[in-house]
Amino acid sequence: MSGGKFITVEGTEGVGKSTNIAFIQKLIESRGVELVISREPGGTPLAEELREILLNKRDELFDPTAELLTVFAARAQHLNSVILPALAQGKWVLCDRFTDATFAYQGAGRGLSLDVIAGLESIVQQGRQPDMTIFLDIDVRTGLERASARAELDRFESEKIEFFERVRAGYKSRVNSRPEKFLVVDAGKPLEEVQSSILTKFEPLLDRWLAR
Ligand code: Z5A
Repeated sequence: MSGGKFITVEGTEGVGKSTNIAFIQKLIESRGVELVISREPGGTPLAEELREILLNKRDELFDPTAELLTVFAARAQHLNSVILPALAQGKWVLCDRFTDATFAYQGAGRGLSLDVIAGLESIVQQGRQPDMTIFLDIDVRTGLERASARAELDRFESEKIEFFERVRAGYKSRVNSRPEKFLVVDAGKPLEEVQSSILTKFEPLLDRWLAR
């Protein structure tokens, strides 16, 4: 993508994305970079409405293909009206989840075809990919304990543990197939250690990007 850098943060439930995005934001902004923080699904008023639809618990079964298309509808809106314009202006974008989440949740979690997801990815993104993805990894049980201690569970968080085990395996398979695209951090450790690990892995990349 032209201009700024596009960084995404991924992981399963309760992994600490929000907490660590605030930390990464400080790190990047302390270098004088203009940064846009966003999230998926969401990031624009319309995409946030689609997020509500995706996350709200309902009696009617949300058909997995309908869920997948809703995720990509929100992504098209967000990408074209927030992410790409910001990058074109030279701003950096730090986004809480992106398409790796679709491969993990709708692909590995729901069992939808990875080829179909890749096809939608190419229609919506037209080859545009994050410059780097920070994958926060945690044992599924520990993450769910953290998430349930925090607030009422949404539609995704109410899934069975087996679903999240598949999601985590889906993320790991993405990481293993493109190791150069990911920074992997063990997020099961105390917060200070997690953030020190983010610093150690992310700062050299930041230095390289800013030196160019
Ligand atoms: N979804 C999808 O299916 N397909 C897609 O393509 C996309 C998304 C893009 C909403 O995402 C849902 O959308 C998501 C998948 C689906 N499933 N769910 N649920 P979300 O990212 O908004 O939802 P979330 O996973 O619940 O993220 P979150 O709210 O940002 O929570 P978090 O990552 O766990 O972050 P946190 O609030 O910072 O941390 C959780 C708690 O743990 C909190 O109390 C912290 O203080 C605590 N914490 C954090 N780090 C630590 C450490 N190191 N030790 C101890 N305690 C800690």
